[in-house]
Amino acid sequence: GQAGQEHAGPGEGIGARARRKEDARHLHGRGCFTADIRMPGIQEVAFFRSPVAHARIRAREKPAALADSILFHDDLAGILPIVTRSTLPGYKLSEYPALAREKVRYVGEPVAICVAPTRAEAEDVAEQVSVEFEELPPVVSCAAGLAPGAALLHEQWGDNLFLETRSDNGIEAVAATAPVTVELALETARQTMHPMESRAILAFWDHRAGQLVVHMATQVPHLMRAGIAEFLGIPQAIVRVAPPDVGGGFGYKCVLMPEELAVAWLAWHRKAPFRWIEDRREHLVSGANTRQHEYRIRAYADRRGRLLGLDAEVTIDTGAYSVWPFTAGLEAAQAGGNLPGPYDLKAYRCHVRAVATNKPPFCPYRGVARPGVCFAIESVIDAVARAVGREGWEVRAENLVTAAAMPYTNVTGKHYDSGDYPASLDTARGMIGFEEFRAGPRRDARGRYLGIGFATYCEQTAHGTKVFASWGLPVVPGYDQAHVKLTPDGALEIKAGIHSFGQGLETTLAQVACTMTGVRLDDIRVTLGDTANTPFSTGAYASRGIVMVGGAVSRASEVVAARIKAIAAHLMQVRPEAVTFRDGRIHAGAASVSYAEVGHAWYTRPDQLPDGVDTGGLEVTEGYRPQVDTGLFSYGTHAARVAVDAETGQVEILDYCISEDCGRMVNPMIVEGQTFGGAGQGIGTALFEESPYDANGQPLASTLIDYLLPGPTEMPRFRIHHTETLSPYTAHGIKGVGEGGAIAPGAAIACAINDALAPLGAVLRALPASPERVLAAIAEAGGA
Ligand code: MCN
Ligand code: SMO
Repeated sequence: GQAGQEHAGPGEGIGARARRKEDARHLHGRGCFTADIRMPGIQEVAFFRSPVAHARIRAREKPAALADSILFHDDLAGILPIVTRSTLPGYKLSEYPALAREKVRYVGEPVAICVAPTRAEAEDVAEQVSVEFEELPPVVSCAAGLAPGAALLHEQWGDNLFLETRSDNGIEAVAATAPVTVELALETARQTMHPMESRAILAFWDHRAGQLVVHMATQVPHLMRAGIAEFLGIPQAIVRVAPPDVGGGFGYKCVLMPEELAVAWLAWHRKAPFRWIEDRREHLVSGANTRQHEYRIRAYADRRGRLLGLDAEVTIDTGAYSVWPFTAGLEAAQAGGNLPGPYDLKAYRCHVRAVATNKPPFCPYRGVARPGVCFAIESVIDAVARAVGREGWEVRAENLVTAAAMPYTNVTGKHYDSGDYPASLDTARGMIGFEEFRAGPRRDARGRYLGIGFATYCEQTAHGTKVFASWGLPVVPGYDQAHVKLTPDGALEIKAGIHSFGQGLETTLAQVACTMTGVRLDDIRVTLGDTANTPFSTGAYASRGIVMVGGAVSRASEVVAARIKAIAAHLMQVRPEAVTFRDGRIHAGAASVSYAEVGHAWYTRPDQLPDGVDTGGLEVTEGYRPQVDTGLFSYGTHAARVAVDAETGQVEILDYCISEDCGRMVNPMIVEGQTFGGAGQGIGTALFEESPYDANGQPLASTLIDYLLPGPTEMPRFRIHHTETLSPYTAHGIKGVGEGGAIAPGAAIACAINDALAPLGAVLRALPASPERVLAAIAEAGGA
């Protein structure tokens, strides 16, 4: 690794199950979220939203008395549409206006922004808006969007494709000779994301600082600053993004959406505070969407089940616009690039399309494309296993990239840095009790069918600057920085522009600094996110936080530690090499000094320090990039044991085991929380969550009665096993973990259901595995 000398804190540094610093305020209800902020004169915002999926706007009207309380697109002087650039070949730009301009393209698209002293009054104001729509045929599926003569969302494109890519390295030769061929058509449902706190923004003009201050629920404050400035047409210097507590993000809060831009415009032009808090219904019908994929796959194998080639067509129902800054091409590009998964595959042909439809746009969501991809490839593996008459796990083992092959560059050019994928499968197989299960009955006392399924995945975490550069996203650099300071009284302050919104960075960044400086965790303060007093950051997404910012904190702490040692050595009259950190003090032989004495010496009596000791002070900003800048691959295997009721289609998870490896764990308790939380969301994807649309493009899941989120009673008791294969490329060998848990559950549970239903010959084609879909699969196979 790249880290300097480590000084493990007293059970508090890297590797410790330290209690989370952020939990005290949250458990006592003392967090401060955007909705909690009090300020005189706040105007609350509600939106008038399109009631139709696709229409030209013929006329807009508002009562004269409400002229200042209702604003349409043309009232927002100087505002620019959100345009998300990328140099991906063939990618098409969409213009996503803050308020609809000539057309609306999904139900729920904002058409007017309405203000009043309270939200309830703002909603009443919104009732006074009247808009005349000339309806156009809605495009409600990929097939409809691709059909000749389809209505066009963005007329100037000539078709409905955000992005189409093709790659092929010799599939035809394999297809001609492969002894075994399997074909699958699979799909995953559209989902919404449901962080506990929805989107939120409070913007105002700070007359003293001369800045537009934006308190918003975001994962990427420094990127939001760039976006808001760009689309308001003002310099970044007069925009300050200062996120307060953020109640979950999951990707949903790493994009700039029209509502936020419109609220920022109001505050900028009226020099007054405006706030919008997305309510649950808005989230369900007009927030960004995710996960809806279609796959047509032909896989070629030999008679042992060794994969010879994969021929895939992937189509993503991407919604109406590109969200900023990741584009509508992200999901499709990620799906095509990640489909081979952890398997050693030589021949791969892939045709990927991101289709524009009259639905809310796609945004990244925990796992980005990989939950669908994992479901697809694991379904392929089991289909091959059935075709060659072997167990699914045997065919997995036959095809997984081995530890000996690491580092391994796969068929889509991804560089798998380290790990033992087959061992993770073995571990999960042991944990779930596969052999005992196979020796036992196939049905339980209630006649339910029993099955076990596995899903092995690998996850590119913390992709670095080269990956973002290759996507040609102009505002996403991919590196990170941190500022570390020893205070005059001997505490440590960390400032970083990344934000934490549940994932625990306030604690884990402090643990890294504790390891490097020996300062106790309780004496470390972490300030995150505020663009006014943190160094530039790419932000927290793509499971990059601890690798990138942990790396930056490690480096800055290392420099500060060396200076602490130099000063302490002088105070104790020893050589710096003799100095060590232990138990929250600084030692040399029998002598010791406190951090406060060192701080005091530097800040208040520098005259007493000899030349050469005062090398730059006790405040340091460092940037960080891993040695290999294309991401670190965490991986794991999920194993699920299920019971399927063939009469009702009901699925029960009986046992769920996870074997995972994210390199060196900074805090194993947080890694477990991350993995279980992600797996919980994955169980939503596997069994419950879907946001369907009718033929008119109307969303059918507009309340949490229609949209089923898993709760505590749906959660199995997860069992987990950790392996720590250090990444050769990062400080301390750390890899990311934030998304991994969410990737495999859909696949593992689907494979378990298929195993259970094998006696009936039924195979699940779609997620979630709702009772309807399970019964359909059974019926398709000829019934129970
Ligand atoms: N961690 C660790 N040891 C490792 C890897 C990670 O202790 N080897 C810890 C980290 O220190 C951090 C947490 O696990 O506290 C997640 O770290 P990382 O994988 O670097 O992810 P990020 O900080 O970049 O967070 C974003 C990531 C993503 S992309 C999604 S989506 C997601 C996730 O984190 N959203 C979350 N986890 C979430 N957890 C909560 N509670 N809420 C969200 O919105
Ligand atoms: S979807 Mo996570 O914010 O990369």
